[in-house]
Formats: sequence, C-alpha cells, structure tokens
Amino acid sequence: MTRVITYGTFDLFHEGHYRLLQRAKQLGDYLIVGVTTEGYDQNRGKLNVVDSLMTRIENVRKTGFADEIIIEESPGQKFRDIKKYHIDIFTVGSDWVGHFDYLKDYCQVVYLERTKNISSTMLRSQKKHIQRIGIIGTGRIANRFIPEAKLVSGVSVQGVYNPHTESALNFAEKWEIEAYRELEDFYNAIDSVYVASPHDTHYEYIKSALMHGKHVLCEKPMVLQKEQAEELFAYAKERSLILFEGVKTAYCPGFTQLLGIACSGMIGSIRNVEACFTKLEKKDGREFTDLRYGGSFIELGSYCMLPIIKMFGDEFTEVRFDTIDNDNGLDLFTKASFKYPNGIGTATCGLGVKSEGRLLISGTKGYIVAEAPWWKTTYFEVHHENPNDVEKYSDRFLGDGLRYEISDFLSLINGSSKSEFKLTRSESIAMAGVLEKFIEEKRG
Ligand code: C2G
Repeated sequence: MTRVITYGTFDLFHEGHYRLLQRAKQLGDYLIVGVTTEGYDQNRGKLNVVDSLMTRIENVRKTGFADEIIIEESPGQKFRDIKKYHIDIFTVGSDWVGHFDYLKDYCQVVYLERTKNISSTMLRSQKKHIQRIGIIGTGRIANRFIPEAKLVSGVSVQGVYNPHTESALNFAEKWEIEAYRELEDFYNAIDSVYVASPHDTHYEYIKSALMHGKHVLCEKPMVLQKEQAEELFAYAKERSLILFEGVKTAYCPGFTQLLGIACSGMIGSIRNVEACFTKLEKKDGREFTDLRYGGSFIELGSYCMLPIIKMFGDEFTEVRFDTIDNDNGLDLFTKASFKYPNGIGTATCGLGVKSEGRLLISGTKGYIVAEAPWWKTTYFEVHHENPNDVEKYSDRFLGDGLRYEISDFLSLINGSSKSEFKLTRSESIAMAGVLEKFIEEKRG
C-alpha cells in the first residue's frame, strides 16, 4: 500500500485545494492530510486565516479524498509524521518547489502543479470572497510580492500584465500565474491590482484600474504630483473602491507600535523627528540613470517622510531640500528639512552615500530611537534624562514585510476600516506634494 501525505491551511476552501487533494489521493492508496493550526500559521507568518481549524478540517473531510486527517502544529513535524505514519510520498503544490527537498532522504517528494486560476464560479458560491490580484509590472518588487501574498489568506495572485510581453511571459512562468497580453483581459480575470510598474506609469495604470472597477494597491511613491493623488483618491471614493499606497513600513507591526508609544506621552510632546535611509546601489541601475524619476529622494523619500508626517501631520510651514548630486544631476544624497509650528523633521536619503540609517523621535520628556533597518522595525528603545532609564520594545517583521500591507489592503476591501489610520489619504497626498516640489525645484 502506498501511503501519501500532504499539508495545508485550506482556508476559504477553493478548487485549487480540491484539485490538489484529488491528485494527492491518486498518487497512492492511502492519503493523510495535515491541516495547520492557527498557532502554527501564526508562527510561520501566515496572516488573515479566516476559517476555524474545525471548519478547515471539515472542508477537507467533505472532499472525500482524505483517509485520515491530522493537525500540523509545529515546525519539524513533517519529518516526524513521515516516520510515524510510514509515508512513501510527500506531496504539496508546485508553489513550494524545492522547499521540501530536504524530505527526499526519507520518502519521495512530489510537487503537483498548482491551480493557476481560481474561477469566479467557485468564488460566487463562497460567503467570503477571495481577492484575485493581478500584478502590473515584473520588476524586483513584483518578485517579492508573490511569496508574500501567498502568506495572506484570502488573496490569490492570478496573473500579470506588462506591455513587454516577453517579460510578462517569463514572470508568469516563474511564478506559475497567467500572463495577459491585453489589459482588458487582465482586468476581466481579477478583482484588484497591484501596481509595481515604473513610477511615471503609476498614474495612468491606477486610473485605468479604477475605471475598470478594481481596487488598487500601488507601490510607493504612488504618484509624484499632489493634484494627481487628490484626483485618484476622489475617483476611488466616488466608485467605492480602495486605493492604497504601499509604503510597507506604515503597515508593519513594529512601526505601528513605535508610533503608538511616541504618541502616548511617554516622551512628552514631540519636537524633532530625524529619519535616515541609505542604500548603496549599482551605478548602472534605474535609480542612477532615470534622469527625471531616479535619485535618492524619489527612491527612498517616502520611507523617511513617513514618520515625520505621521508625527507632525501634513501642514508643515516649510520644506527645504539640500542635495549632493551626481554628474548627471541626480541626487546621491538628500536632506529634506521640514518646519512645523512646534517641530522640526529631517528626512535623509542616500543612494551614493552611506550613513547610519536611524529613526530618532525627540520629545520634551525623552526620545525614541530605532536603528537601521528601522523601516522594517523590529526593535526600538525609549530613553529618558536618566541614562539608566531605558525601555526596550520588539516586534516581529516577517519575510519582506509586504504581507502586512497586503493584509491591511484586504481588510479595507472587506469593509474593515481599522487599519485606515496607518497611512491616510491626506498623508499620501502630502507625500506626493513634497515629491512634486522636489522635482520642480531640482529638475524643473
Ligand atoms: N494549492 C494549489 N493551487 C492553488 C492554491 C493552493 O495547488 N491555487 C495547494 C498548495 O500548494 C498546497 C495546498 O493547496 O499544497 C494547500 O494550500 P494552502 O492552504 O495555501 O496551504 P500552504 O500554505 O500551501 O501550506 O505546512 C503547510 C504546507 O507547507 C502547505
């Protein structure tokens, strides 16, 4: 008798799960299915699991494919189960290719092709809708998005669009999703869009996605003109769609905790915020060659402006830019200084100059400091006049951290406004305004 085992969360049970179990059963005579517990999913950083363990087990049972159902509750359990249940074949979807090769010493490992598209028929029969996300763009960040989206339950990356068909096809093949040649077909297959194309194309893509009734998550900087940001937010609101700027720091748990403490009175009234982010980049990259939209401030300014605008608001009285430029006029290093009636903010960004990336928030009773990479906040300290009086805080930041913004985007779509405060429309608009002023002053 050939004994097969597979594992999964099986949340919001869909045809991808069904087909996986069906083929897993066909691999042998006896199928064991391991369903993950909430605790284990939390541990491995899977967010937003909706159905209870009981419901998920019940959904697996109803397929009739499982001869036995067990629960998976800890890392390392797969190896133990293989021994314990005398397993011949371990199988899982091809979105995990390579990941479980370490089990090959103990049994056969089979990756079954994952189901590319979750069809609308299946979705209609569900109470809770799965958001089918389509990606526009195939660059670095789009490649990070897919594994992160996989860890947010309730979203499924369906496909990709890039006017350069070749790039779209390669990307689609790599991630086992669909590539679309026509924007219309792309929109027809999805519910929401992740815009990860070059900066100067964001505005048009956001507008067209909203026109097609799609929610939009757009990579930062969303747009580079205040008026465009205002127009797009108003348009989305009019159509009851979510438009969301993906500045990932804003949504990560550690940063949210840091802001909460800064505003709690623990360090008194806030008077100064200094945020620095530098990253040495290759000289031939887009950041150094795109004469209009390259340079350090456009690349990194959104991160550094974020804590300033979160702390002091969008009504600064003055903003001044000091830059050190490359031969082609692009800024290698920029200091943006913000003045408020009761505070000062400095956003320092560098692509060709390395500095200590740090976030410092100073108040009338103490200060908060988060060292680099504070934009992926995992740890920060609160200091007071007495140098021995230091409080330390830490929080999790898993993977590339995009899962947090994807999860909040999904909550907003599903009607919860509890994460709206993390980056408000007016804050996004203000940031677009600062970027616009920077471009105007430095590039004309
Ligand atoms: N799956 C699929 N097609 C989809 C979606 C999922 O074939 N469109 C497969 C997955 O590859 C997995 C199974 O269905 O084999 C369950 O998927 P999830 O519930 O998303 O569970 P997952 O996070 O993949 O957990 O320890 C758990 C395992 O590592 C797998």
